[in-house]
Amino acid sequence: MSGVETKPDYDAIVIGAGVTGMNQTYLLDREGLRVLGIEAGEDVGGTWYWNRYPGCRLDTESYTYGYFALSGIIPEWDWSETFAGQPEMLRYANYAADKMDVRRHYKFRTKVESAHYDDLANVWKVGLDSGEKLTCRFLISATGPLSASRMPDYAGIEEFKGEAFHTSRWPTDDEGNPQTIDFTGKRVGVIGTGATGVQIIPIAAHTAQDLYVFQRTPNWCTPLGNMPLEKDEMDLIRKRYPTILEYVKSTPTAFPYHRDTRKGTEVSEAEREVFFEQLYNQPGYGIWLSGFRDLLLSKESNKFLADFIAKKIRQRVTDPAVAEKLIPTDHPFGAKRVPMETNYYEAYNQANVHLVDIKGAPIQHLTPKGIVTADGAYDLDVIIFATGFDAVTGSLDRIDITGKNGQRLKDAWADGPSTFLGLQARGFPNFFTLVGPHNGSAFCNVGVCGGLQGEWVTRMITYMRDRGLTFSEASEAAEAQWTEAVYADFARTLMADANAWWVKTTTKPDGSTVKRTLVYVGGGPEYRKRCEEVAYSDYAGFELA
Ligand code: N01
Repeated sequence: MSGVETKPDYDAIVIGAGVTGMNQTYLLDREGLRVLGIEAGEDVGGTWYWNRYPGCRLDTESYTYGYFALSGIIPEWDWSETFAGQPEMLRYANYAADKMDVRRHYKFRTKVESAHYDDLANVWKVGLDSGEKLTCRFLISATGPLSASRMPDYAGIEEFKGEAFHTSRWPTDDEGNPQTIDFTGKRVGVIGTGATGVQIIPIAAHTAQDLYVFQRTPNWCTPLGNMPLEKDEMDLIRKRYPTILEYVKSTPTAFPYHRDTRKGTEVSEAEREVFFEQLYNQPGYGIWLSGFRDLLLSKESNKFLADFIAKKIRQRVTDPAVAEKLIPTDHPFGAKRVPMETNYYEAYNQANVHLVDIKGAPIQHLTPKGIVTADGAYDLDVIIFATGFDAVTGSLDRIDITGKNGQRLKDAWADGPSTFLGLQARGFPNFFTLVGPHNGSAFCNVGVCGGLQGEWVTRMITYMRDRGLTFSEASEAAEAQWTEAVYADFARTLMADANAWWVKTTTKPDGSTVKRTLVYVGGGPEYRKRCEEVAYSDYAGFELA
């Protein structure tokens, strides 16, 4: 740091009013900092504001999601289902915003277009799409790992005359409420069979005249097992909240599951079958997160479970040829996020549902009437793009962020992110990336982990304030060590064998490719232990001034 510091307009600017950003804004304000939040949407909610497609819902148990730390504020909330739907999640976010009284700190309907670190003044200069320019000392992104929508670039995409939208940009009416798109009597195409497509497909199948599912790669999907939560159950859950929070904090992903202590290879075939059957029939992510401990480390153990799930798909889908197309062959079970489904496989038994293999016969272009693949033309009234996100770094890439000496963040991370604790990149002082790349909160129940991370960042900022420190930057050594450890941890798992959204593949000018994980897979407890060590040692690994 050099030059003359100037007093910025704000102590901190927080980008995003999702569950993480709102919490961060609230915590900083509570500490007496002058904080401004910026949010592109009309209101709070983040993921739950933007993703309004039919079928959108939580895939962790509702009562394990979010705002535990604000004890006394949110525990009174009554969840109506074990896995809450998007409308309820959005109501929850709004309720939280009211309770925390954070809306007053936010500029809504506003996008951050640029953020440039001024070396001389030690401030971030933030440019908004309104034309306004603001300065702050700390810049904190809470833009979400899955917020930058990814649209395919098919030729003719603009020519399609029917209704077409990405799932995370569902059409709204004049008042901003999601439109109910009535599929009755319509020919509907869904492109994409990730967690989003898997949620929407069985619902569209109910009413569409014909539903065409354009599948490039099948996923391993398992039953969600959603149920209503009765008042007496909710009362009991509420009494157990402190225990529930401690339990989820002790698990790797803050979902309420610990891995079984046995290896799949140590157990007899008969025992395995009984165990898998039990996991398959229980609600939630147990099948992925409480299976054998070597599930994501041993190909042999993984195959036991993959074979079991493949058998289930064959049992549930009546046409054997369709069943085979729905069974993944390119990645181990759980190496990509496992979509949780409700009657997904049964949808393919309906006469109006057609699975179109676009791996074998790719989409060639769109026309005013529909989609043309290498195999033929599909006339459609509606096209739903369930094509996912430019994950984790995508939302940051879409902002022109420059650090010291005008270095662009996008360039610094061209071959994959490089950070300390997934929270700061060297060369970008005072810029914290909540739930960002290589950060222990991104591969986690974000409601819990993002909240805990906000508390940690708040502590660091107040530590600095209390000591008259205004500058923090990850040291070169700490960043290198963290980044190497993140890559090494990931490479040890079977996740390295799959192209999940958390892997970024970059093609170099010479045609070679670099494949990098965007997430830390060391688990929440290990991550928070590391963060606590850093805090305890007066933020060793950060250069403070
Ligand atoms: O996105 P995805 P998503 N042409 O990237 C296909 C969370 N989430 O929105 O696999 C044709 O998983 C792509 O095909 P392929 C959850 O973490 C949570 O579904 O690349 N197809 C794939 O099938 C989840 O993991 C909930 O070959 C194209 C699909 O689109 C994450 O969000 C619910 C294509 C994208 O799948 C992302 O899920 C929903 C193209 N050009 C989501 N481009 C909960 O339950 C992409 N595809 C909380």
